Amino acid sequence: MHAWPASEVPALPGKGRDLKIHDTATGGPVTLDPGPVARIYVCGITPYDATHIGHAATYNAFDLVQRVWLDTKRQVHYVQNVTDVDDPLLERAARDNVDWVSLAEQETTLFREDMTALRMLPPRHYIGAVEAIPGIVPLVERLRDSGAAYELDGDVYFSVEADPHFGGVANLDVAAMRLLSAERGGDPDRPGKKNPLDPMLWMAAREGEPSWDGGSLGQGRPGWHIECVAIALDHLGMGFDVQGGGSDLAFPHHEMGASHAQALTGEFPMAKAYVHAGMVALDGQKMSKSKGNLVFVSTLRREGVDPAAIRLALLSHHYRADWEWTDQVLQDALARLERWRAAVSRPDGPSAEALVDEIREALANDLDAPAALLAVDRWAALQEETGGTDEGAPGVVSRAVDALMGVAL
Ligand code: 5CA
Ligand code: ZN
Repeated sequence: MHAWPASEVPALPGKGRDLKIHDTATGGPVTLDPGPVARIYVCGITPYDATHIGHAATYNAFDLVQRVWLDTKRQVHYVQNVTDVDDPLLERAARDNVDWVSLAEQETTLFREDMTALRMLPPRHYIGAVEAIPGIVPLVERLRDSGAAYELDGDVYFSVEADPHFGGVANLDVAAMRLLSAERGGDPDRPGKKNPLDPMLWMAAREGEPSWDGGSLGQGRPGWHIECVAIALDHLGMGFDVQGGGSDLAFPHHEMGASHAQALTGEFPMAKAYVHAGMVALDGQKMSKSKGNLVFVSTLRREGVDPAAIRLALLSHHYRADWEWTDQVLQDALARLERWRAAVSRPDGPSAEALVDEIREALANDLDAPAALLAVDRWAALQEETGGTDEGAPGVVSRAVDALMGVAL
């Protein structure tokens, strides 16, 4: 699948700091040392109702990870998937009486446009679940042949007991895992499973649903977690630096993915850091496609809202916080954008050196974007109150804000 065009990342004087980030698996901060090529896998959308502000907030967090790494003069190898076949997509297509393929294509196109407008850097590999099927089938066969998976009425399940580290990503107790499994695509109550938490790896073809040739697995379609494992292992290999997504992916998705990978390779965990963004709510409830309480990036754009203001609204919350989208959040971002644009529109201003340093420090410290915004606010206020004589400083600030936070002034 093609991704979307990359916006330019301006060069900055000096070099950024190494990223320290909160890892869900260990429950604390880790300072990553990725080597010359940092590797990151970010779970992509299920394309049936994209892109709402919650999605955008999560992708903003991982865009910052990349920008911090690029600023340390590393290359970034970034992979993202599109879950272009799964129950929720098929259910939505059936509900609306539309073709599931067209629905997925249409929503993926919209997502690309939103990501471009928000200046999110594109993945190097943007891979759909459907195109990954030929790589998924042999992994499921291997898991089955090694005893880590079993068959139930033609479907193939992963046995969580095959992984001695199972539970080591989200660190939840069994009761909590069971509850979340039922809420998030699992089927803990299906009779005949070895363990209620066991997730499906391969679903035998169902009447009226799309299916593919699964070799010895028979006709069917892949489970959700193995999709991301197959794509990540194919394009990044084991032990990559970050696996990212919203906090609702920690369990079961990232937990199961780490277990599948452990059973396949003997290594745990698949990523050096499991990084999760908080949930964005609207009217007191998590913004979600199933609830339908959504604010879409494309709607705001259509209403004429500058994407840079949307980006600033996302940046004004720490990525790990759960927060609520309100009109005030957007109004504040619009006002900030206007102040910053006025401040960088003059040829000279207060020195930019300390500011660039502050932005770098804030972002390297668990992506503290709100602190970075406050630092720019202080510089802009100084510019407004007293001006400055540093020739070219506004240009440096404008390049730094773009390079490190994706905001075009
Ligand atoms: N296709 C899978 C991942 S492989 C999936 O979860 N798709 S999704 O479209 O439901 O979500 C895409 C990303 O947006 C996920 O990382 C998810 O955690 C995140 N996300 C969904 N809703 C919100 C929300 N309200 N706030 C923040 N992030 C969200
Ligand atoms: Zn995923």
